[in-house]
Amino acid sequence: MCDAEAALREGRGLLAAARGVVVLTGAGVSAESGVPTFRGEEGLWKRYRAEDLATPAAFREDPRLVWEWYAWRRETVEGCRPNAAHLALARLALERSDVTLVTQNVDGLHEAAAREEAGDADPSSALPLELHGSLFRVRCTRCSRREAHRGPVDASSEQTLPRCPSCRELLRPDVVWFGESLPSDVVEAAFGEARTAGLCLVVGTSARVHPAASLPLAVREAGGTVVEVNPADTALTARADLVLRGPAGRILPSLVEEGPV
Ligand code: BV8
Ligand code: ZN
Repeated sequence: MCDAEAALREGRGLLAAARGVVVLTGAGVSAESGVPTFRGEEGLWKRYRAEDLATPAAFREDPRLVWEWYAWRRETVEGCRPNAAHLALARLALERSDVTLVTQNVDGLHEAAAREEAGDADPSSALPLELHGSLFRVRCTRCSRREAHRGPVDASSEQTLPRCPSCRELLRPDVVWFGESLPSDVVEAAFGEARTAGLCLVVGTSARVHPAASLPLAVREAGGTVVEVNPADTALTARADLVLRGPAGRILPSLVEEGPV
């Protein structure tokens, strides 16, 4: 048996034996769906600098440019489908009540996978905790209005940007920008699960963005095991108990399902 097969068997054993599993995903889990990651070769940040676009200051200074970037990302994602990794994680969360999906992604692909795998059954146990919000929700920059929002955004001028139906002020993407706090209820839910989880499965993240990147460490500090799935080394690799080197779309279905390794 080669090393990769042995590692996969070990990963399966850890997953089966664990009581309480927190799964943390990043942009890499959506890479095989065609969604660009942030820091990879085709990284989103390559063409743009985070501080230029994903910050409150950037939106104050040039809401049109920021909306142009999010409108492009939304359009890109709307053409993408959940891949085998999203679907395997959705099956795992639907089958095991002790599995919690937590994502840094804003692309909605875990939710799409949950609905696809659940069919007519209730998908809610496979809906992820969205630490950084969603491309498909907006919130008002003045009042408390927050709502689902899909479809094209005309970012050709400030006059065509989406405005709040209640107070007419600018709407913004309901995502967490750098320097903004994450939604406290979501953070408390994620770290609350981490404190009692026996295993953290970390899939497709460079583990650079905090506080999300601290989630696996919280599992480890509470005595749990950390398993990383990634084709490359990350800031977490040295702290992982087991590293499954490769693309999530190939590894997750084998890790989650029975059958020959
Ligand atoms: C905050 C939403 C409090 C918008 C994003 C310590 C503690 C607290 C804060 C900080 C801290 N240190 C620094 C900070 C500040 C900052 C931060 O973390 N900066 C970093 C860059 C150092 N954090 C914050 O500002 C956070 N706020 O803490 O509030 C506060 C309040 C006021 C003042 C200070 C603090 C807010 C962070 C949220 C930012 N918003 N996104 C949007 O998406 O547009 S972050 C953005 O990066 C995305 O959410 C993304 O998910 C996230 C992380 O990136 P990754 O998902 O990891 O993607 P990346 O491309 O980096 O990596 C992809 C990986 O996939 C790679 O490893 C690759 O090898 C792998 N891969 C590729 N293909 C595959 C694959 N894996 C598997 N299969 C494949 N096929
Ligand atoms: Zn409003």
